[in-house]
Amino acid sequence: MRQHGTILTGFFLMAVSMGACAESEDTPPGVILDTDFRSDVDDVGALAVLNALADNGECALPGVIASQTGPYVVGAINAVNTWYGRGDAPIGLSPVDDQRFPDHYAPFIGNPDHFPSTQTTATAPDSTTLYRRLLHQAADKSVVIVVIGGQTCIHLLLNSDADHEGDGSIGRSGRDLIAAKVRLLVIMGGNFADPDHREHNINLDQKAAQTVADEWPTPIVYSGYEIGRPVLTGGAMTAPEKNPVAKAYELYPAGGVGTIASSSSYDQTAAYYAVRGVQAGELTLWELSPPGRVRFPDALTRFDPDPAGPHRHLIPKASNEEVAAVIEALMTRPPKKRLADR
Ligand SMILES: [Ca+2]
Repeated sequence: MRQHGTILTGFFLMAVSMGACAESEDTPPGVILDTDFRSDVDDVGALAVLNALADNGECALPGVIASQTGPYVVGAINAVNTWYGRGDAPIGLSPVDDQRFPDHYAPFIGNPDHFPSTQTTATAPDSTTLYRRLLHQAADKSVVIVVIGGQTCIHLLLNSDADHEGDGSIGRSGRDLIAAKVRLLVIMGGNFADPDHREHNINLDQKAAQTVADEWPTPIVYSGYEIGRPVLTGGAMTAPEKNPVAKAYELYPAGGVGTIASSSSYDQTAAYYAVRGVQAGELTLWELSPPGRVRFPDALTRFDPDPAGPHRHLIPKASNEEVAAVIEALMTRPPKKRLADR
């Protein structure tokens, strides 16, 4: 057990302390974003950040998973990817209908009359099927999964059978696929600063959050509520008539509908960490906690330090303004495809 713990800790340190790109000098990670796109607007900002990092060659975006449902969710995600020239990235949809929260922007930006999109909720593959196909196609330890909503879809992936497709074509359980292909799981969820807070993303599916914490076979880094809450971004977005990310910010009521206003960056901070780790050049944005194990009793966050534990969480380091500037620079960066079109 001692040796096992040492090996696990060593792998964990390699995977997270130098950032997700630690093993990827030759092969940037493939990042799968698992998002509750439709309620808060930071999900749109996170997809913009990942597209900008992909434009930079720092990651690939093999696919996106939508954990909340609704007729325009898939089209809205596809519209943002299309804006960046990645309209072919497949989008999987949760099989669990979840439309509990207001949909501020997806019906507009997900309508192809407003912004080009080719994928729809009606034709999207099931999230478990797409997750399994993407992992099956990926190189070993090449994938980083970033969950910025509830954990229903990764829970379903984790529990999927070897014969999930019914044709034996993949032939590995979800757990085996994750252990082989996933380098790191980054989760926006929990609150590591306030023990009395039932954080939204954990509360969305408490059972999934706890099962993933207990059973997920790779290191997990949690970016808690306290990391993104005070980091305000989006107010510098422009050209909402052309850019669906800017349009989503205009439609989100942070500053009143019709006004582009800054909003909290819970999801962008997690997405940034998944690709670049804690650094922005010479600036250290966050520190990593010591290793431990996370529990979510009644959706409250508990972190028990353990040298052999598979979990860490981010701790603020740079000022909120410094982090916001790094995130907003990526959100407002013109798509590489559009620069090339000029
Ligand atoms: Ca979210």
